[in-house]
Amino acid sequence: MMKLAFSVLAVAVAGAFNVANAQEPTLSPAAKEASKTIYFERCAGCHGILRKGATGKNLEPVNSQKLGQSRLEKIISYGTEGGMVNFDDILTKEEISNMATYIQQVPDTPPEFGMQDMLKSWKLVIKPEDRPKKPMSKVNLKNVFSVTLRDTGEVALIDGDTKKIWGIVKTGYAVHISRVSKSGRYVYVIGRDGKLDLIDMWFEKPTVVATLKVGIEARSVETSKFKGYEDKYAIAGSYWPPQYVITEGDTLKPLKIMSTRGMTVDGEYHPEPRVASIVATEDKPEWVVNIKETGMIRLVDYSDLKNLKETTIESAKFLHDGGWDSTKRYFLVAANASNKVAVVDTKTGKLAALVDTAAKPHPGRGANFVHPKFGPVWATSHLGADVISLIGTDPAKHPKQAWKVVQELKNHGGGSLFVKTHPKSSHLYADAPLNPEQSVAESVTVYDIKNLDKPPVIINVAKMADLPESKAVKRVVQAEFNAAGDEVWYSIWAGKTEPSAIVVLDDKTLKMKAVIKDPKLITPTGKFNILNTQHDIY
Ligand code: DHE
Repeated sequence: MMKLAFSVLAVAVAGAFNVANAQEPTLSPAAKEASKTIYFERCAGCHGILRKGATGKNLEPVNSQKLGQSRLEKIISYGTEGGMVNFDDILTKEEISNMATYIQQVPDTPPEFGMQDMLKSWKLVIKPEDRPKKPMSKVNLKNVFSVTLRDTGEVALIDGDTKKIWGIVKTGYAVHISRVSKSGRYVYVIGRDGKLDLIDMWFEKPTVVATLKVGIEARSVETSKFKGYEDKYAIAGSYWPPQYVITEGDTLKPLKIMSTRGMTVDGEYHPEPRVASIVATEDKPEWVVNIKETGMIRLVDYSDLKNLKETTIESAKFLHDGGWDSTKRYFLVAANASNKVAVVDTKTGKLAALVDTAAKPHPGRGANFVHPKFGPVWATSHLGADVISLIGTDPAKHPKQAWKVVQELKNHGGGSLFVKTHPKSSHLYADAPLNPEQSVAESVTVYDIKNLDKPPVIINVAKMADLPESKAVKRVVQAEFNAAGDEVWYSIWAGKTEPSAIVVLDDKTLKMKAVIKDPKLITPTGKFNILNTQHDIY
């Protein structure tokens, strides 16, 4: 009896810890270490550290071993129609083969990262009292662009007026987003490796004044924007460990960590519910924190950190990126595995709607404009479909259209990540950087939002940059307007060892206005104009 109980327990424990099975293929220790790094840098974002899947498929051995070595090598090399990109242009054949083996092995579980670890990592480089009392440079700070240099672990601050690099600062690996403090003085940048840096733009050159490691993997950061709390707090969300941390706004000193582990909307426990997008409400001391794997949206009230109040809103899986409607009352967030957009009413603190859309919505922050027939709409692009969905956002004056897809515009391909417009523009821009077709990934579609019956214009933006031929696809990614709303900036994201560029389009004529090229501009991806980011203009 004892023996039976013991063996049942042993099986249960082995199952729980996912112990290696006999079919698990092996790698040399060096190849395993190298594959682990590649997995973290290139794969974990979509498939999860524990490989339970989200934007990408579940890659636990039970599934990956079914696919087997040669099928996995093909998928990693050439990508899939479902949105998985090809890696044959950035990984060697040997690396691809090792990766195919590595993902058939039991995933490694990284360590936790709590307050003691965070405090150890925290560096207050320049104290608030030792910083300038007013801006020291002549640069027009409102029109600076904070640009991720993905593969160098840096951010370039580019003067939008002169199109010259004002300064480059060292950051964490592959900064994901930049967000701006309510005052417009500080830029918060979060690296994939969980390193959060605070850049002060009041120095002669942009200067990192504080850094903090918030975890091992992260994607989101935001600041407190409610009256009386301007620049007071920052919040950073981690992928691993699944948690968020609230810090002092001007020093990054960690104050409070909250775990996001728990039950999904289906009532099942998830060990790795990662923090996706975070946005600050301006009408309340509150952040909207979107938890990817649980499909739960948390409204975090930061007015009393010791007695922190969280409202948990059930929505759908897997929550990813999103943005405000034009009134900034409703936050719309992609639930990409459910082909839905969740709408949160931040005034009532409730879910306003779950909107059905085409496959895998991926809006970035989306785009707001007034549709000639349907009134105010918010647009999203799609990873899994070649359409842009327009969702009605005005329940008061256009109740029939509210929280419904009122129109689908044809994009030049699927694999789209970002749409963008500006209150002063009459154009809507959509990219398709993850499309497997080179010419599609290099192009953007531009719609006339005053006349959506007019055929859109498709522009090969990569060609405009006139870069030398290269092995890697020159993916054209993420439109960002300048402060005046009359220029659109696109990154030409080429290989790590190849020249990249930023192309600036004139929004009226759609002609090229400038190309920013610099040997230091390596793999630019996200660009964040200070004024537009500070005030959530999109
Ligand atoms: Fe992103 C936004 C996560 C891949 C460029 N990306 C976001 C947000 C999340 C996220 C959660 C929303 C942050 C917010 O608003 O608070 N991104 C992920 C991933 O998990 C994913 C799929 C895989 C990964 O490994 O990271 C992923 N993202 C990419 C890229 O490959 C991109 C194109 C290039 C890069 O630098 O890695 C990329 N993501 C961006 C950009 C934004 C973003 C530029 C911000 C858009 C905006 O306008 O705000």
